[in-house]
Amino acid sequence: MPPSEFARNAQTDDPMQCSYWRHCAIDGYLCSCCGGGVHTCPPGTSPSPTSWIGTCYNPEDGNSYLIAYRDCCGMDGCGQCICIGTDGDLPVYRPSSSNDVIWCFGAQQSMMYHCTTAVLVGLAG
Ligand code: ABN
Repeated sequence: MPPSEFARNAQTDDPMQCSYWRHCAIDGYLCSCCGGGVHTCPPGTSPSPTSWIGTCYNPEDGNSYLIAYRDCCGMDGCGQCICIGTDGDLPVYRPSSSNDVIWCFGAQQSMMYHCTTAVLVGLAG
């Protein structure tokens, strides 16, 4: 059964929409709308080596997956397709579980935030 309201409305076809299933806990601009992809940074930016992790339900196969939200860094904010998902998001006092953090720590170029990717890590549980 879908575990959240987001999951009940999630779709698996269009990663340029907030409702795409992997975006259940994303906070920021979708890299898919910024010249990159759901798991690739746009040209001129580099992925953060650090990320926060969400658990999202895939309505196509009924499984839940760990998703790493890796920010793409080194250019000004993309400004396209802002999405805020809250599944499993915790306040900043648990920084490793908060999507309110700009995860550009250790990125090659700079701490400038451009957009966010949603990388499939594996099955949850
Ligand atoms: N996902 C990074 C982020 C956090 C807060 C505001 C913008 C972007």
